[in-house]
Amino acid sequence: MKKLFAVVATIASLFVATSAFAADIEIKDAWTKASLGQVRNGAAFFKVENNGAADRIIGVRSDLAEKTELHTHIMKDNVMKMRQVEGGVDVPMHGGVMFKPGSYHVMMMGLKKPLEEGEMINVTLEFEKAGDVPVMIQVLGPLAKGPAGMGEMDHGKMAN
Ligand SMILES: [Cu+2]
Repeated sequence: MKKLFAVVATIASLFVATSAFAADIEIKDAWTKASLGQVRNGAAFFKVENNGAADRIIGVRSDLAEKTELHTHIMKDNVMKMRQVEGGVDVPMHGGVMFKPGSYHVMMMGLKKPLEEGEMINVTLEFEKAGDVPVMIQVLGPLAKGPAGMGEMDHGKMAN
């Protein structure tokens, strides 16, 4: 009997280790800034939550811009620079990843039209296991620091 339990447990853990479904991935608080002047690049931010097995974001696409890429920031010679992510972005099992200013972001280069405050835009994240996951992104004002009620804005409110 003990042996049978061990076998069942092994099969169960194999299943957990190898399966990932789009339903396990949740994208929250997606936002970007409205385009300012002649700037034709935009960066989008959001929170990725994973309720399943470990996965990896391997790409992103959209028809909003000539190029849409996964970017991150690195320090080089004491200067913050952004560059395309190599090898994808790991999303831990039952964990998450934050795309935020100064860190991971979705970079849209050569926007076909300016992003306007109040509109919703759409990109598709490509996960290694979960496949395509659509992301609806809220366009905030050109000077926004994030959607109301999240992250730093909460701390700001608490301090006042
Ligand atoms: Cu960038």
